Amino acid sequence: MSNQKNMPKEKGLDHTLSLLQEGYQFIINRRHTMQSNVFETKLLGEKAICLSGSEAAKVFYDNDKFKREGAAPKPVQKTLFGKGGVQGLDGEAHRHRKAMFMSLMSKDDLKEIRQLTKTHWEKAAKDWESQDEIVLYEEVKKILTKVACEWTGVPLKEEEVEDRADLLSEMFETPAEVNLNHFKGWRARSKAEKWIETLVEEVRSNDREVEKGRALYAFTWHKDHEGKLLDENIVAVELINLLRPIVAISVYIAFTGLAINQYPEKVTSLAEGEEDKLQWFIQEVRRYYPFFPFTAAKVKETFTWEGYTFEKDTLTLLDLYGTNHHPDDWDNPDRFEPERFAEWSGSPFNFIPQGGGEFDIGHRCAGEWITIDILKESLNYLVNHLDYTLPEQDLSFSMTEIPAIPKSKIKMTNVKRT
Ligand code: HEM
Ligand code: MYR
Repeated sequence: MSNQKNMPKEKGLDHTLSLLQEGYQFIINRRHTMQSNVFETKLLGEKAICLSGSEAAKVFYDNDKFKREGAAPKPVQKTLFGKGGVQGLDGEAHRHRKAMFMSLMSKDDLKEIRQLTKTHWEKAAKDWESQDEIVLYEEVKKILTKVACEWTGVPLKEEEVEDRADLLSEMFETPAEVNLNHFKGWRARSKAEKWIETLVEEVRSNDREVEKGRALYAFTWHKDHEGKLLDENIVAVELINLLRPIVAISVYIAFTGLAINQYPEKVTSLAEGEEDKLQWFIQEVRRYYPFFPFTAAKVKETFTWEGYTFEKDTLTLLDLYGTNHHPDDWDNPDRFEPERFAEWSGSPFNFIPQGGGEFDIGHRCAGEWITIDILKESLNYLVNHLDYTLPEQDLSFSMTEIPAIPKSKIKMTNVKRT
């Protein structure tokens, strides 16, 4: 008991507004002022613990110490996650549901999604050749909407692509907005759930055929850990947990476009087929640029770590962006250096843009391999198959807006396939 310490604590009634104002810097700023990887603050009217760095990440992903039930803030549930999905499950229910996702991630599944990505880049780029200017982020959202629908077995007509791309992206563009835009996210979620629920009903009543290997089929007929079919709404929430984040990879592709422009000396070695080098570059894009700021859990049972008491049910945030830039874990964390990945140990706790720990028994992102493959294919297309000019534009991005997206969304002119 003599080792008990008082956790550094931020004074004041509530700091939600500061979180929204400081964005990706909120936890980092307090880690600096309190000189601690663990501190207490108050968010959304409740006590919250913030954690940073790989040592803290190891504790955060210990299933005996943390649970996910009730951890997602309401605005995030209303837009990004929805209700009843895998993100909020624990124990056996989580393991069973997560296996439903991971069963779609075989080598062949990944090969197919990479091939689809290539095909749709090529088709889109052909159209861009006749346009004066394109906005990369907006175009890639449409490419990835097609990839996502085809890969999951969700039907999509050409004339629907733009609306569906908007619907899927509004769910990840708005969770941290405190203005009317947030309601765009609410509306998008409710429309998207209806769209997919209708398909599930059709598959269940034999009014729609879908290939057996597709996610639409697998999720529609999936039985939970008690042997029951999932509620149609839950099937929709989970299918959207594939469609939405595949489209969200557009954010990383916009940052990839930016990195190619900002660090041209790092691009020269990225010849076609240089898999390792392509991989190091996109890993550094995922480490260096901000996207998912932190993830959330609640303390399962009271425990002590490093002398600090974590009380049962306390909301706890793990700083993903801050861990990827933590000086204890990375040399020169604020430099863009893809070569660092030639040496990276592969630790599941220091490089966590999509969460850490294990896939099957933990909450690490089910789509991390898909993200890596789509990014590699897209980087290869951008550097080895496309010529373009970046006209005068605002390429900056804000560290206080969540999610951060380059302001101009990467405008390109004189686009030609090579
Ligand atoms: C979970 C980030 C792409 C499906 C997560 C988590 C993060 C994340 C931070 C939560 C980790 C945690 O709470 O411990 C991202 C980012 C992506 C991305 C930045 C880039 C666009 C994808 C893709 C898919 C996907 C492409 C599917 C095709 C999921 C699912 C979960 C998840 C199903 C929940 C896992 C669970 O609760 O067990 N992702 N993700 N994500 N992601 Fe992703
Ligand atoms: C996805 O659509 O799942 C992938 C990327 C979404 C990034 C959205 C950024 C906002 C996250 C808010 C914080 C959530 C904390 C629990």
